[in-house]
Amino acid sequence: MWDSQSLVKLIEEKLQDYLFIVVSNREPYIHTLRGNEIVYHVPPSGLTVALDPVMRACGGIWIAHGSGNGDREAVDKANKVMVPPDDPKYTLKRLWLTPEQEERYYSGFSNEALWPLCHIVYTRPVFRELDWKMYKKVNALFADSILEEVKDKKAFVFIQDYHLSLVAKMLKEKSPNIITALFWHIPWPNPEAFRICPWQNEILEGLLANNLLGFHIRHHCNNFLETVSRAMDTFVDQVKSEVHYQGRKSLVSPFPISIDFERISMEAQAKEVNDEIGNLMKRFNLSGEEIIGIGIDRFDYTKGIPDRLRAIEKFLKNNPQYIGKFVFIQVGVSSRESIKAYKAINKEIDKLVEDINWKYSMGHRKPIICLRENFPQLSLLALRRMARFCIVSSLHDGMNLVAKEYVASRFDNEGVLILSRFTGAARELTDAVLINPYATDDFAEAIKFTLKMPLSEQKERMEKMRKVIQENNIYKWAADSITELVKFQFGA
Ligand code: GDG
Repeated sequence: MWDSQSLVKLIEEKLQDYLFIVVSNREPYIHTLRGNEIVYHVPPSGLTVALDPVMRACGGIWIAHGSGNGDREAVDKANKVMVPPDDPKYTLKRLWLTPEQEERYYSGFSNEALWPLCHIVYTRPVFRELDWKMYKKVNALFADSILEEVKDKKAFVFIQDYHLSLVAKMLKEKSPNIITALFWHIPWPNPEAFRICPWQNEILEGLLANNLLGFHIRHHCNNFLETVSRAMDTFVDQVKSEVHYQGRKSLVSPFPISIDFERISMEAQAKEVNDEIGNLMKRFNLSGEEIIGIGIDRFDYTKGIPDRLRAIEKFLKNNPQYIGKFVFIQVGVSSRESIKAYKAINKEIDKLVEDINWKYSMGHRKPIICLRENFPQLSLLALRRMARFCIVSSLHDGMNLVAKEYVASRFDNEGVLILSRFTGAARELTDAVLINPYATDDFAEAIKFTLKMPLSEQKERMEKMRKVIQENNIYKWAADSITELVKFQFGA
């Protein structure tokens, strides 16, 4: 089984004299000012949650956009700071964007065009020429920042996600020997869906400059291969899963991302978590008699939060005996609030919560508690431990780490995961109660089925899911990607 030590060993053997650089839009630690004091927090992002343990194990440099109001104060003259701040293990190098760059490259092209384009959730992508131009400019800033570090060193650059699809091509134009991989953290849709993007060929060319391209699941790899073979003059070797384009070759492989299973499982057993459970019970005015369900998500329209609320409403309508005994706690952070579609989804969620609480309260007991807060890890562990079930009802999701975190926290083998079939995680976690979030009646029935599930069956399912994640942890994801990456030789 892979762990941080075996990953370090692999890295020492394989990366040897190579510089290892990770690059992403989001940084793993954000510094903010609290009066005169600089404090830090970990952003609620699946990507950074997954990669931080890898970087802790292998050192190297992580280049990302500095987004906190204390970020500039925390770095040295070269814009670098060692992280994690409490236990420094690797270098975080920040680059700075103007508000306009952030608006057009991040909110605009990345999140109003590419995000809805790749998630099939019927939210129309918005393509603005000015956003695209700024996206190219900002990708060039990232490429320059990487080249400044690489100089003439042998380097592996591991690029993250859809914000940076053009970086590899920009790097290779200036320094053709750099070896690059890009991991695409969101789904890749079918070619019909992708080809509405006015700049699809430039994006595909940017991606095909990588030696290695990773997706969570085989289905996304196949969609990508089909997209390039229809859109461009390429040779696609289906057997080897390789694309040959302009004399270069890119390997396209699935690497299902994961979490630091052992760490979460161990942390969930700490005494502090028990104390936090007590605090939360008090805060939410719970007696211990209630049946508690949880949802932990960035408030994003892909996560299917209204759909789960509608299913809960239906469940309470059909099963009134649970009114007063059933509490669903939905927490998480607001996300991308300047975008219209996010404003709309937040409004819809608030309205549903209000309606359901109005219809199905008993005395002071409301069935839904909905809080938009960046909860600390300790509270998230406590919530997962308190919950009889966790709902992940994404309409479409690359992987979904919330599902895996819930399972990792249940060292007692109790609790049930209700999981959307349209997540990457559903391919591995087949012992979850799998649902279609669009099918409200079936979804409501699945909640009932969950609540009636005998403890012996809960334990059997949970034990199986824990084994799957324990085996396929984040260190295995990193080891598998790095093992593929180092097959490419510098200068070859
Ligand atoms: C993208 C892909 C893929 C949530 N609320 C709080 C909080 N969180 C944490 C969760 C989890 C993370 O945020 C969310 O991860 P997901 O994987 O569910 O989703 P995305 O952010 O959309 O990530 C996704 C992922 O990349 C990795 O490849 O799995 O499919 O969309 O870790 O626990 N964390 C804190 N407070 C909160 O209130 N601290």
